[in-house]
Formats: sequence, C-alpha cells, structure tokens
Amino acid sequence: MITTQSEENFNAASKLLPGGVNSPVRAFKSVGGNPRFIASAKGAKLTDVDGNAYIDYVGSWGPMILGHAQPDVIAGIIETAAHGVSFGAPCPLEIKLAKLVVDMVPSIDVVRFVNSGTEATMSALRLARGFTGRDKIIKFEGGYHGHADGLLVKAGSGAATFGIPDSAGVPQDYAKLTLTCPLNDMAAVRRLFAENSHEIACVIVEPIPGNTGVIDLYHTGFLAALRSICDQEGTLLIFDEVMSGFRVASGGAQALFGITPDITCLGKIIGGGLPVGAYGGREEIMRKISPDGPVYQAGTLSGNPLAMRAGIETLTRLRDPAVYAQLEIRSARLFDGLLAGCKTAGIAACGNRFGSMFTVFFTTADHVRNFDDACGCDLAFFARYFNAMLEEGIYLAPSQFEAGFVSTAHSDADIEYTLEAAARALVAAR
Ligand code: HOZ
Repeated sequence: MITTQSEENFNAASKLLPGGVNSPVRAFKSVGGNPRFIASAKGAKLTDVDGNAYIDYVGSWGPMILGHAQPDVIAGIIETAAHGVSFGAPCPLEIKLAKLVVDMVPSIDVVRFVNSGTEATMSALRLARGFTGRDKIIKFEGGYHGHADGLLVKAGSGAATFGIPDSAGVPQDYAKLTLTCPLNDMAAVRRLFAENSHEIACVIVEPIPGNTGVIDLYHTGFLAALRSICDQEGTLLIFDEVMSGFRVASGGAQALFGITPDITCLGKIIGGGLPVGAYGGREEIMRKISPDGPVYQAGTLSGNPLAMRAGIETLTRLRDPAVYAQLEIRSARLFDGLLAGCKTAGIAACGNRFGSMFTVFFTTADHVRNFDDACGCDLAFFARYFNAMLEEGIYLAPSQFEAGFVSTAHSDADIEYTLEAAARALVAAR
C-alpha cells in the first residue's frame, strides 16, 4: 500500500502539532507506523490522501452510527448553515433536540447541551458535588471520561494506550478527591464507601465501558449493585453514556439494562459527527444548574444550530427500532466471525460485545472483566494484527484498549470481506 502522501502530511503535521495529531488516540505510536491522513469518508469507508480505501470500524470514535456523510445529516447541516452557524442566543433547534433526548433517554427530564463528552462529564461532576454538598468521587480503573483533571486518574483510552493513566499536570490535591477501584469489584466499592462514609458525591461509570476495550458490567450484576449502594449512601450514580448512548439502543445502555442513573452524560452520536455533548437527569438535580441554580456552567458555542441540526437528523433516524435490529445482525456476524477466525487460526482471544460496539481481546484468559485483565492482553500481537488489517484495507482503532463500531452503512459484503481479511491478518501477525 502506498502511503507517501500520508507520510508527507505526518511530517508536516509533526512540526506544528504535538505528535502530529490533535488527539493522542489518533497516533499510531503504540502499534508502530504513522497515522493515515484522511481525505474523505462516505458510508462505511474512509479514503486516505494517497487514495487508499478502508472499511472503517472507528467511526470517528463512535458518532458515525449512520455511516459517514449520511445524506440527510449533510443536507440538514448545509440548510442550517445558510442561516448562520452560531448565535450565542437561544434557537428553536435546541428545543427540538432536547425533546428528542428527553423522549429517548429514560433518566433524562431536563438536559444541558455542551460541546463535547469531556465537558459533559466535567460538568456532571460539578453538578453532583453541588447537589450533594460532597467533594469525593469514585471512578473505575481504566474508565475514561474525557480529559478533565479529576478524571485523568487511572484513566483508560489513550491514557492507557500510552502508559500514562495518571496525567502529569493534575494537582495532587485535586486527584486525591478521585477514589478508584477495579471494575466488577463490589467488595472494593464497598470498602471505598465504608472508608469515606457520607463523603462521596457520585460514582461515575461507563455502563458499557469502551475505553478499556468493551467490558460487561451488566451480566456480572455490577451495575445493579452500584445503583443500590448509591441509593443507600445518598450518592449520585452518573452513567457516562458518551459511547453507549444511542449506540446500543435508542435509550442507551440504561434502557437496554433497565437501570436508571441520576445523571447521564452524552456525546458522540448526539452530535451526528459535529462537536456536541450533553448531560441530563431528574428535574430536582438539573434545576441546580445556573441560571436556575447555583452550579455554574456555560459555553459560547453550546446549543449552536449546526450541531443541533446534525443531532436532530441523526437521532430522528435512530428512533426506528429496525436500525438496531439490523445493527445487531451485522455486528453479531462480525464479532462471532472474528472470534471464530481466531479459534481456527489457533490465536488465543476472547471478547465482549453489546449491539454494535465490540472488542476482541488477544489474551489467553477466558474473559476480560477489568483494566488489569485488559492489560494482560498480548499487545505486541495486537500491534501486528492492527498493521496487517490496515494493509488489508480495514481501519481499526490503533489500540487494544478501545471499542470497534459498526454502522448502518456496513454492508454484508463489508462484513464478509473483513472476516476474510482478518483470517489473513491473523496468519500474518502470528
Ligand atoms: N473516547 C474516545 C476514545 N476512546 C475519545 C476519542 C479521543 O480521545 O479522541
């Protein structure tokens, strides 16, 4: 595969941008090689600046559930842009998107739009602290909730990929308010509550963790146990559904599992590919936010018409249950086929999948239930597999600690080609 133009772009970008990228997860540092620079994307495919096409399972890290450049989303953006891209004043599209969110997500009565998932989680923590009058929070090892200071403690995603789960630059005095323990370990959670009685404002968790690779907290009973301990302790339960929201069901993981958080954080799909985040919850909690209440949070571009319109076009299409039925069939075919391919090739692997988000872990373990398990994967093998898949024209996240995403634009032929490519890549990587 010729990648001369990508290499030239990377050299130019590296002089101007840290690591040549604007988000670390895009770098290929942990798998070797340099990132491909993308010229365009349509449906399930990316095309790089050298003209190489890839079947894309990153989907801009989650938002592109309808595929890239979905015609209705693009038409909506263009039509809205013609009327102005930001007013810094309320507009009717905010009401329309808010109505969709409130209708679709079970726990949300009132919602505040922000510009990213990071803003959503950061603001949700402040709200939980303002509501409860407590300072400490619990997050889980390998959980990634964006890059706000207090959340870059034992963080997953790029922080784990590059071996710096505790970021430099986070004041110790601030980080010590973040208590951590392993996922799926209720004994450890109970210990934290016992040691910090009536001091914990909230527990923040991805109900389907995707930033350590996909992990199952539902069938282990962990999510239900979190809900009940939070109720007992007067602690708010925050679901970070930035990844799972509108992804695994139109109402997110909370609808799929029937477990209701106090605050939900959203991002990615809610913006249809434009920068949007949101946090929402029960009326009594959300009314604490300024200007209704004393918890301050603001944003110049929050609720801007372009992002609202892209979100509206996307969510409207996701109200059709047939979308999730189709995603389930294709995603199951892909995920089961990938694991079967590993078995045939004699490569030790296991995996987790919920709807159209999945991870295949290269490990001799039977399951991956927490960050330590994920760290036990054969990362060198993953790196070789990743590069072999790239050569085959399959674009995966360049890290074992991430989820793959299937979109409605992935055809049966795309899935079949991917499985054939994976069979070759496993042999090449061995
Ligand atoms: N949650 C995303 C990756 N796991 C974030 C994408 C990014 O950091 O750019």
